[in-house]
This record gives sequence, structure tokens and C-alpha cells, in this order.
Amino acid sequence: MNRVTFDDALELYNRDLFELGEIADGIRKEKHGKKTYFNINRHINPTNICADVCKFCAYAANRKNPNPYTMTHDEIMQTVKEVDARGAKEVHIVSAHNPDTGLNWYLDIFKRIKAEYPHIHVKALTAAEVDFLARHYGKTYDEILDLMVENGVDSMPGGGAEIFDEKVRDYICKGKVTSDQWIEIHQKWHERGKKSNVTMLFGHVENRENRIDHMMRIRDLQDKTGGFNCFIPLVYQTENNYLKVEDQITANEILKTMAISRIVLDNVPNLKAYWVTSTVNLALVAQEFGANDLDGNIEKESINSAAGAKSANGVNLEDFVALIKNSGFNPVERDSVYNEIKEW
Ligand code: V47
Repeated sequence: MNRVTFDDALELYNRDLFELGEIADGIRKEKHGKKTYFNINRHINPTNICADVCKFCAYAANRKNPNPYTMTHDEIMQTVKEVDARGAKEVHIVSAHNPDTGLNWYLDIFKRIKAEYPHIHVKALTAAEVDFLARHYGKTYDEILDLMVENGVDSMPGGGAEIFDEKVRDYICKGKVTSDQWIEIHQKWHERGKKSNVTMLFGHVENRENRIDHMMRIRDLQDKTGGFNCFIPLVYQTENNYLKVEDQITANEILKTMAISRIVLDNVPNLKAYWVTSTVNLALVAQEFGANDLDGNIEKESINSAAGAKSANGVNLEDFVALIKNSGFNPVERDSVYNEIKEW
């Protein structure tokens, strides 16, 4: 299939959902057969005190969520100890932009985790956090990224990408890392031989053009670096925040967006249906619309659940695996960079 242009991609939205599903499923089958990847992971969100203000965020402590907290390193290590005992292979550590902790609070914890649990993959610090730390502590992006490598960060999560269109971005999260900066940070990370993911927050005030533009910018960077493992469309959650949306996005539009992203992002190996924001049921259906990854059992999650997602306590691993099997796919546990660990 020829590479789709911006106009082709936009036109795809006018096709019938099942026709799109068939095309995306064909690509998925070529790349991954019937395998659906997941990992055993734990999200840790060490502080919700934030210097930035994003309208869509219900996680940061604010008037609607007057519940500020900052974990100590000992508390974080206790969590890592527990999740290691339960067989987790990855900790996904993302925080708000707390101006009061000092730079070392952000970085030392990775070194401590690596020293005590060298087998655990540390996926940590979004490009939004990297930008915040650079600005707040007078460092360059290169300096922060080098410190991340030195302290044991293995890969970067895809958060903070939101929507790259500058007008929409200004409306939903003015003042935070810009689109160009987000891309620059990931490019620099990839140039260090490291991998990362990339998200897209959709279903709020953006339109279809904005989504396609977002995908095109990802495809361009991936052509240069090849450093993205996975694309993760995040469905906007509407509760406890300041971004009002008239009509909630439909399942039809979510699945179309998934399928189109599978078609457009021909150079990104994996498409994640993040059940936290799509619901487990729709994530299972998305397996037939291009998605080949369902993230993991998660155990605990604070960012999306603050905005209404039913993910605060993750899902039971055995149930999760059974759901994948019962929907006709082969659950394959993977590590954080997509090496296969075990067929379940
Ligand atoms: O960057 C915030 C999003 C992201 C809301 O890399 C919201 O493997 C929906 O990036 N509705 C954090 N989304 C989560 C994230 C992520 C998740 C899973 C896997 C990976 C990965 C990355 O959550 C933020 C923001 O875009 N978010 N508020 C909301 N109301």
C-alpha cells in the first residue's frame, strides 16, 4: 500500500467503519498476526503538585482536586518492592511539575530503583516533565536527558504530546512544553539510542484535521529516528477538570481514529489500545481495528482515573489474559521494548 498523504488520511474518515477496520486489521495481521501484547507493569505517580495548568487535567492538585501529595523516596521504593514481588517487569513513573522538590528528588529515585531492582525497566519522565525540569533548573534538554540516562531511566513514556496543533494546544495547555519542543526532546532521546512512546489526547475540542496533523508529525520524526515503539491514542476523560466538551466522542469515531492511525503510522510498529481511557470492552474490539497492544494490568493509576476512567486499581491479570483469549487473540507478555517474554 502506498504511503497515505494528509488528504488521503482525512478522506479515510469518510469511509465505512468496517471497511477501515478491515484495512487496519490487514496491516495488524501482517505485522503481528493474532498476537496481542501486554506487560505486567505498575504506574507510579509520585506527586500531583503542578506548576503548569492544563484544562483537561484532573490529576493535578487544584480547586477541583484539593488534595496535594508528594511521595517520599522510601514510599516509592516500598511500592516498587511490592510490585516486584508480584512479578511486575516495568515501573511507569510520571509526575506533575512540582517546583518545590529539587531536581534530585526527580532523578535519584531512578538510581535507587536500578540499584536494588536492576531487572525492572524504568519508564519515566514525559517530555513535558523534561521541559519543566530544564526550565525550572536552568538546564538544557541535553543535560536533563543525559542525567536521565546516568540515573537509569530506560525509556520515556509518550505522555504530554496531547495535540500538536498549536492553536488547540494553546487552548488546552498553554505554557506547557510546545509541540516542537516535545518533538525535539524525543528526537534527542532517540539519538541517544533510546526508545520512547507517543500519545495523542483526542475526543475534546480538536477536529479530525488536528488528529491527522498529529499523526503526520509523528511519522516524520519516526522516519528520521525510528525511536518510537508505540502509538497510544488516549480518549479524553471528562470529569473533574476545566475543559468542557459538548458532545462525547462516539465509539465509532474512536475506532475510526485507531484504524486510521494504524494506516497512517506505517513506520511505528505497535498501536496500543489503552483500556484505561477507552474502556476494556472497546479496547478488546480495537484489536480488530489495528490495535496489537493493550498496555498491561496497571495495578494502580492516578492520572486518567482522576478524570473519570475506571482504572484506579487496574485489572486482575488472569481476567485480563482471559479477556484477550476469549476475544480470539493470543495474549503475549512482552517487556517494555517489545521483546516477547511468554505466550499466555
Ligand atoms: O500526558 C491527562 C493524559 C497522559 C486526561 O507511554 C488524560 O506507554 C484523558 O501518557 N483524559 C498520561 N487523558 C498517560 C500517558 C500514558 C499512558 C499509558 C501508557 C503510556 C506509555 C503513556 O494522560 C497525559 C495526558 O495526555 N491525560 N488528563 C484526561 N482528562
